[in-house]
Order: sequence, then structure tokens, then C-alpha cells
Amino acid sequence: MQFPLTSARRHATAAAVAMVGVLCGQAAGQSMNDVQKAATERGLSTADLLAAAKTYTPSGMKDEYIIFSSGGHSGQVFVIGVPSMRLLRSIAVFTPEPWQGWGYGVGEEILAAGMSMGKENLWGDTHHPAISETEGEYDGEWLFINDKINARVGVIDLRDFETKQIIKNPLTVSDHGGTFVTPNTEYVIEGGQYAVPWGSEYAPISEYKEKYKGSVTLWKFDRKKGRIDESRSFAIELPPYWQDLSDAGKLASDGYIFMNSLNTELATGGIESGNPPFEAGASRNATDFLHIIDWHKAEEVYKAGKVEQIKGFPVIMLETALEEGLLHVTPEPRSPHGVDVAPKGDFIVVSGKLDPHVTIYSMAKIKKAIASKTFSGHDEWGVPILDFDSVLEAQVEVGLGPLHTQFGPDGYAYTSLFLDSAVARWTMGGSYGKGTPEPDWTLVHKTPVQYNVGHIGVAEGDTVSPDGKYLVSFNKWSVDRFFPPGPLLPQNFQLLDITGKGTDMPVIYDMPIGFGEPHYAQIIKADKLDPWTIYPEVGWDPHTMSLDPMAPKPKMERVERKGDTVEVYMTSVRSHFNPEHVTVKQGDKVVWRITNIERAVDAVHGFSIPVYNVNLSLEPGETAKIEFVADTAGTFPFYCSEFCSALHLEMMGYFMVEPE
Ligand code: RUQ
Ligand code: CUA
Repeated sequence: MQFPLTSARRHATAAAVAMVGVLCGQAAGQSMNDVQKAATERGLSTADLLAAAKTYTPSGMKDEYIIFSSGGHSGQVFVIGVPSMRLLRSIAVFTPEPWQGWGYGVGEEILAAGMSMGKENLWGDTHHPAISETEGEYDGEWLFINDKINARVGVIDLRDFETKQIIKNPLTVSDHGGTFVTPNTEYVIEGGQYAVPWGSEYAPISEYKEKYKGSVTLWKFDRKKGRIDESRSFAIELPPYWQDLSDAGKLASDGYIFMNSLNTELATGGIESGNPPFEAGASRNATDFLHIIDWHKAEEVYKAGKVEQIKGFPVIMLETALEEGLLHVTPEPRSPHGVDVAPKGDFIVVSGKLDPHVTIYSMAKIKKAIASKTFSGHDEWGVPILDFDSVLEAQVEVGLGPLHTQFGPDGYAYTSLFLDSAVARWTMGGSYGKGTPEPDWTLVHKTPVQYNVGHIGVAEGDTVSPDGKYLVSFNKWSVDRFFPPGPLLPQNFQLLDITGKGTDMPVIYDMPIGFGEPHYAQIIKADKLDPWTIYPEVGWDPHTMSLDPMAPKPKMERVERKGDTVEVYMTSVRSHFNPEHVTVKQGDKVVWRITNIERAVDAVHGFSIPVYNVNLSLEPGETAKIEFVADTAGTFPFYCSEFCSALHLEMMGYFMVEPE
């Protein structure tokens, strides 16, 4: 940061220095009695004051952790500070977003790459963000996010927090078990969800068993290019269960993918014809199946060419997967949802929504059972079923509706309880044992949350070295916690302090989320992120992440006609555009390039043209190119849509389209 010290700031600094010795950070005459008085007036307890002291973040103080939260129906990602729980920004991904100019002049090509079956889909249902990892640690370089509604994956560069790529899964139309990354971000994993025929083609539901497919896709991430390389990616066919959440193994389980399923009953619904509805049909069995996929082996099989091209995409067919021994399943209790790998990779924790336990599998036992073929049978597709008792390590009764588990640094694990509206703390055993005062594999405490928690996030709580400290409960309902802004109520993110032991894990902050229903979020130490505050050079194209040789520069501003194409080379700087008059003829093609030549932090200019649906956000140094046909004649005042300076209203010009 290179803020020029303005003279006002210099004065303020000098004054502050002079006052330090006298006041020690307090305003004159303030004491703890005043704190007591204010607390009494507002009805605050000592616990409230303590929570405030743990979370209140005075102006200018920065947060210790950063949450990357899925934005649910908003189709975006949200960036939130911890412990202040202040929303810092949104990152536009699957949904056009005018402030960032996403889809209003730039980003259209990236959005179009994610379109399903040639149809325009301008929203997303984001569920599971994944920060890129190096050796199982968040490295803070990239962020991936899935879109459940159309089975897409977005790639965000954490240098500028902008979406660089959206890819559409060619095989499936909905995804849930993703995105999750392998320990060195070799692959970004995307599991399917609702089984569909390949490519979501039509097939009657009566042909469910024959035509409907399950799958998992391994997208190869090219870190150097900062893009998923579709030409080095592949999928594996799975039985037409509904693949649910997944996690990548690490350390002891490196090389494996764990993926839950539901609807191993193969229910096809049809309540209107007197059939059991999906909710009943898909919950009949006492157990579903945890898929255990050896992706190291799968990669070899793919490289050896033992794939079929389906919809132009290489797929390891189920038959091949079985021949090669890269797929096993094991039973998991009723309606499983979350699957989470412990920090050392040695245990895999599964929760079944309709079972009050978390079920803990041992990786050592799984490997042994695979090697010794300790199967309790095979499923309908011939997938070997590892004997449940042979791979089970422990079960801990935690409460009603367990969903997702995260880990602390000290042998505690945490599980969200949807039906109990609580977060359970329980102790791990095995190599984590004795880190806590309580016995191994025991429920220690449940902290009530408001209400109906889905995911939880512990600071770095799904990495090889969880930080603990904070847990955020991503609640689905808020009911009575906030002023009701109409019948559509916000969700509620609640911050818990988990630095204590035993029953000490209080809720210390509520943050309403009024823009969609988030699911998962990851929490990274802020000092692992190193975002740019301005683009490296003037004329930078964020989409190629390089200098654009065609970017307009000062003194090169001009309007040029080439046949029926008009090229505009424009710069923006406080507080004018150059040129200010752009006149074209109706029907001309317009190629409009514009560079923000500012080098000051936060000196952002917008650029908006009425009627033509254009709005750009040009961050310092950024260049953009928009193209359109001037099909509507008229007089259009364009202007800067960021309040960038005192003369920002004057930062405008006229775009004039002469009628034919
Ligand atoms: S799915 S809580 Cu990640 Cu559980 Cu939405
Ligand atoms: Cu530039 Cu307002």
C-alpha cells in the first residue's frame, strides 16, 4: 500500500502521537464505568461485553481470517472478515454483476463458456468453494467454486479476486460433490448429483437403471496458466446413485477420493401416480454407499487411454473402473451427507442425516480391506462392497441431523446438527487422542445455534493443520434473530469462539446474510493472501493477466473509422475521459477500448453507457474492450459510475449515434 500521506493525514498523525502518552487510547474522561453504564442501558450481560471485546474491530484494524463463502442462489462468492464478520466484497462468478462490470461489457465470453445446452443461464447455485492447496495447506492462490444447478466450475484468481474461467461439465447437469481439490491442486473434483443420461439427453424415467448415469469428473488444473485444462481432464462413470459430498484424501489417504451417495435405492419418484415420493423412496435403505476412488490409479488408466469418448469427453467406464480395481464402496448410515477427511488423512468422518452418529472410518483398515478383498458383497453393478465392520474405527453419537464435520488443532472435531440446531464438539481418538481432557471418541458439548445449521467452517479446519480458534456456523434459518425484512428472512452466520476446552465454545457474533443461501465456506489466515491493490502496469488486461499491447495510453487517445467499424481509444483519470465526444453512424460496429491510467489505490472509474446496457469497473491500471453495434440512434451521455472524485459528476461525455 502506498497511500500518499495527505496533509490532513499528517496533521492527524501528529496529533495522535502527541496524545498517546496522555490518554493511552482512551478519550478524555472515559472509564470502565462508562462501559458498564452503556451496557446496562442496552441490557448487555458480561458475556455480551466479552463477545464484543473479542469481535469488535475498530476502524482501520484488519481481520485475522478471511472467509470465502459460497453465495448460494446469488451465483457468487462472498468475502468476509473474521472476527469482525464484515462483508468485504462479492466476487461475481455465474451471475452478471453490475458493480464489477461482470456481464455488462466484459465477462460475457467467460459466462457464455458455461452455458448449458446452448441456453443462456445467468444465475448459479454456488455450494462449495475450494482454495488451492499445496501439500494439503491452503496456499491462497486460487479459488474454485461449483454451480449445482448447471454443473459448472468457476476459477477465481486470488491476485485480483476475479473469475477467469467457467467450465461446463459435458456429462451431467447438476453437481454437488465439488469443488474439492487434491492436496497439491493437481485436480479439481466435481461429483455429479442427480443421475441423468449422459449429457442430460432425454430418456424416459422408466429406463432409469439402463440410461441414467452417475459420475465424478477430475478437472486438471494448470497452475502456470491458471486455468483448468479440459484436454487433460477426465471422468469416471459411477452407478446411478446420487453422488453427494466428497473430499480428497491427504497424507495417509493421499490418492483417494471419498464421495457419499444417496438414493442407492434407485428411487424414481412419481408421487402423482401413487409412488413413494423421492424423500421416502430414497431413504428406505438403512445404509447408502461411500465411494472410495483411487484417483492415482484412475489417472494411470486415463493416461493409458482406457477410456471412452462420451460427449467428446474421456470417461473411464464403470466396467473398466472395476477391472482396474479403482472403485470400491462401503456402507454408510442413513441418508449420508458430509464426508470429511481428518487432518492426517487417517480417518474419514461421515454423517448420516437420519442417524444420530458420526461414523469414523479408518484409512489403514480401508487399505487392508481392499488388499485382502474383505468384501461383504457387490452392488448391482458389481462394485465391491468393503465390509463395514472391517473398515469402521468408531461411531460417536452427536445428536440429530448431523451434516458436516471440521477439525481443530487439538484433537477436537466439530459436527453441525441440522435438526438439533447445534454444533457438536467431540473428541478424536487414534493418533489425535489425549490432545483433549476428555476420553477419545466422546461427545463433549453442544452449542445451540440459531437455527438449522448446514455447513460449519473452522479456521483452516479442513487442511492438514487446522488453526481452530474460530468456528462459523452457516445457519439456514434466522427466525427471530433480526428485524424481519418481509417474509424472506436472511440466513445467519454465527461466529463461535473455540479457543476454550470442553463446554467452553460460545457464540460471539451474528451476521445476517441477505443475498441467497450459502452452503460451504473456507476460512483462511489473512496473511496467506497477497492480493494486488492496483494492477501491475497501466494497460493490464485482467482476463489474460498480461499487458494488452492495444490498451489506450495517454496521448494516444483517438477515434478511428475503418470502413463501418469505429475504434475508440479512451483513457480515464480523475476526473475526465478522453475523448469526451464519440460520434458514430447508426449501424456502425463500435470497438471501444478504455484504460484507467490511475496508479492510486482505490482510484476506480466506472464507465457506463445508457440504453446500450454497458457498465465497466476499471480498477487502477485496468484496460477493457467492449464491442457492440450502434443499432439505436440517439444522444447518450456516458459517465463514470464510481464516485471517484469531487468532480465525478463532470466525468462524462457524449456518445452520439447519427440516424441512418
Ligand atoms: S450441502 S449445507 Cu454442502 Cu450440506 Cu448445502
Ligand atoms: Cu471516475 Cu467517477
